[in-house]
Amino acid sequence: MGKKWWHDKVAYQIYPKSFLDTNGDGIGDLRGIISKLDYLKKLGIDIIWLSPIYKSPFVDQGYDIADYYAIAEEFGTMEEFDELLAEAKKRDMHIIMDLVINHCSDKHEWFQKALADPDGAFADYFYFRKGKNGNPPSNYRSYFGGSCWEKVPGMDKYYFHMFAKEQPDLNWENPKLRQELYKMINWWLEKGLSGFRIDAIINIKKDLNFPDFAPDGKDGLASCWKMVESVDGVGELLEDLKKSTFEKYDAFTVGEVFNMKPDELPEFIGETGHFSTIFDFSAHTLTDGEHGWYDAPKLEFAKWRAAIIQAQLETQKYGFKANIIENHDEPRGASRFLPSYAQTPDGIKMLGTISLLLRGIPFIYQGQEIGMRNAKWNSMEEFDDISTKDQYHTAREAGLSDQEALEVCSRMSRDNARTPMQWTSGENGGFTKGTPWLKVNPLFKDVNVEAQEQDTDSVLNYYRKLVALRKSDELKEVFTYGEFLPEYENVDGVMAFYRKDESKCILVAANFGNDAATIKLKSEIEKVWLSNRIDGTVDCEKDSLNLRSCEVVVLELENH
Ligand code: TEU
Ligand code: CA
Repeated sequence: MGKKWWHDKVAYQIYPKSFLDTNGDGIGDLRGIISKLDYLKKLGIDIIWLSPIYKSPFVDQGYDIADYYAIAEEFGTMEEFDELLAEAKKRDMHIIMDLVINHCSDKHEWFQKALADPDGAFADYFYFRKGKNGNPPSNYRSYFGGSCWEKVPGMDKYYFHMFAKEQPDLNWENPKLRQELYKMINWWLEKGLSGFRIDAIINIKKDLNFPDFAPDGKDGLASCWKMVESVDGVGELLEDLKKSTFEKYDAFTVGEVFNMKPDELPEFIGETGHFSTIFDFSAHTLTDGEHGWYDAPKLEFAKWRAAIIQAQLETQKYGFKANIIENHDEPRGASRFLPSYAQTPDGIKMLGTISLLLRGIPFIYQGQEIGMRNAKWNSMEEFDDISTKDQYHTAREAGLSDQEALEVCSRMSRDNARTPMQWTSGENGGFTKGTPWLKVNPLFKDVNVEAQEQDTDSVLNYYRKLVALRKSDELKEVFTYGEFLPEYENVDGVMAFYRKDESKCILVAANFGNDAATIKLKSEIEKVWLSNRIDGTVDCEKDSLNLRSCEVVVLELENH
């Protein structure tokens, strides 16, 4: 496998709106990000992914872009963005941006022009279709609820949107549209951007017949995902995109791709794949409900372990996945993947160790490094997220009580990840001197950066050690390119694997169970690299390693 500049990097996702506000308007900004670059450097971060910072009406928090060439006023100016790029470069860090090109905002001038003349040239940048017997052209449900088709006032024409109606889908079959997008992407890369996280990209290929599917919900509609799953040819579009843009700049690209079939992996992330990498969502999709959040199955440890192991084994044959615990669309990992007895600093360190030492490119989501958890939500009014509101509605329609639906949203809401970053124990967790746009998680008094800086044993200081270990001269090679080999899969509650190459054999072992567990080591311990015990020791007698509940160890073993 040829080496690439990004193979051994550690990435961090910033959700700008919630990171740090410096002018008191309650909204995080570019100045805030610039002022925390040293904090990120100290954590060992090489690549920073910024969720969208483009001009937007923020119907879907910036994932509805009104101008791809402008910075949202709420966040700052293009000069500040250039400063951020330069300051990151000084620190040998890379910036990647979110690339949202399946759709744009209905306020984008292309769409405004299309609406003004639904038979004109700009209409062909989107999907405008005639209705079918007074109904929308097909029976698809959008990801945020309701039909995928929105009627153009005063005509028997509809436009297509897979997300909110304010996010019309772009017509990728139109070469002119593609050229416009490529021009824009290259413009950013010319500026010095190192790459992109590419939003919802698997949705760009449509079945132009828009066939109906069997309804799958109380609303009588069928998920538009069915069309995405059944249509072929996205690969050609993705190749054209790559060849016209990323490839020329050796850019790092991470695709947001769901439900990848294993036999498609080489096409997507092989040496000449469409993307550098794609996210591994295999643990996250385990709790996808059939009809939404309300019927989400409970997470089972054994299934979680099996899903990650399977993804690792499949992926290493072809390339790398980007490993995450959480992101801005998911509840906090500490609340989701850890049983309640493990939602402690030790449990959080254990989960982080597994995620960061898997084979792949680790992404840390803001606040994960201090162990931020889901917030307690007292009423639906406290939420902002468009998807959460839809899911509440769906749950109520399915017969859940108001209280039950609120609980569902509290557990699964995207806003759990979007509450402001907790910097201090002071007012608003140090996020803003004004009124935060979304409430601060009341846990901030206990969980914040300032307090954790003082405590050598904090989650933050542990994360620093963990990232440093992954990138250390001694272990960088094995953690980057070493094989992943699962072990002790038959031991209840234990998640363990080797990272192995010719010269090193590292065992990472964690006990997620509530009881102690014992495993038999296959060879002698050469060195204890890391443990989440305060004194950094391990409890090992001969070849029997005892793991307390929530203990994790990273051991170098004699090669076997
Ligand atoms: O998400 C795409 C996506 O399909 C899901 O993550 C979806 O948004 C979620 O399950 C709904 O609850 C991307 C972005 O990450 C997300 O923030 C945007 O809302 C979405 O695209 C539209 O741009
Ligand atoms: Ca601000």
